[in-house]
Amino acid sequence: MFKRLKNIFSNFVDKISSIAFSKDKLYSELEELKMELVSSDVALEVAEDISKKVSEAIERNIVRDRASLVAYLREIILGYFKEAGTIDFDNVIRSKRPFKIVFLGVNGVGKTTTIAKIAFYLKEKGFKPLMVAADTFRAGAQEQLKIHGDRIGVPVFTGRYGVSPASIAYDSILHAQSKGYDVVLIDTAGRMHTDVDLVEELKKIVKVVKPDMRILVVDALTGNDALEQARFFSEKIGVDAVVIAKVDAYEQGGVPISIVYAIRKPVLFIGVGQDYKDLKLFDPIEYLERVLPA
Ligand SMILES: Nc1nc2c(ncn2[C@@H]2O[C@H](COP(=O)(O)OP(=O)(O)OP(=O)(O)O)[C@@H](O)[C@H]2O)c(=O)[nH]1
Ligand SMILES: [Mg+2]
Repeated sequence: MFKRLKNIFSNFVDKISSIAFSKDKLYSELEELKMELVSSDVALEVAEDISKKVSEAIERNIVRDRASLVAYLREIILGYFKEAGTIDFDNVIRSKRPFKIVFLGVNGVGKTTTIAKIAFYLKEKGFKPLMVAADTFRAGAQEQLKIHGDRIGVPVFTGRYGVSPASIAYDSILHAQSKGYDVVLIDTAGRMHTDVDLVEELKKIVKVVKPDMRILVVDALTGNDALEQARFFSEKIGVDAVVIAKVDAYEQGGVPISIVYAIRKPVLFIGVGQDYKDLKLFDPIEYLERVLPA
């Protein structure tokens, strides 16, 4: 997980230390750092921001040794996460009943799996979740959610194929209210994010459901595409939190920083495998421990 990013920061810190924080050679080292970061899924504007801040700190002698450089890098990156805010998920869920969550994301990123994982997480905590298959677009989508539901023992609300996803979503809320569910997790169809119909459909769902949270799911392995998707959904629909799936196989490391910087919203969970238990609350401190040298 995130190994490559750690190597990049470690190499940079080693090099700057080995040139004894010399200001003459700083420029070329920072240029190289920027290029390396960008090749590891750190958005260019973020790489430039980090490089500029480090450069200023060294120029002004605020950063003069290895330990202060690492601490300063930590402060910069933590700043991005702080600006995006945090969500105390369990407590937020308790604030309303039923708490309605709509999941967004392009096809294949891991939306349906993530919903099942979150339903499992909630069930373990004693909540009563309902999963909703508002994907009437892809054949098999509803069955797929039902299989998950059977395995984890969480009910799934479905509608007939061909019925509008917005009406299924609306009916599911009435159902959840009458049956006393705590949380409603609504799965939506994933298509190319450039698909105009999909965007219109999502807007309709959001309009009728009035979700308490809109969660975007992205696939870490898609790197810069994940960032583009975050920008897109944030602009067109609105995003309150992000789940990054497939982090277990992800070495580049830059996706969490880039997304948080671009849309100023927190990463709520990361997916770390294909099992229902393979979901972890995202902790920026733990992330920093993984990507920065000691
Ligand atoms: N290794 C790994 N695989 C994952 C993770 N999350 C999802 N997957 C896998 O990714 C594949 C696609 O997952 P789905 O949940 O069907 O994706 P989706 O976004 O719902 O796809 P569509 O409904 O077709 O849009 C499946 O094979 C999942 O097992 C994860 O965190 N780690
Ligand atoms: Mg799906």
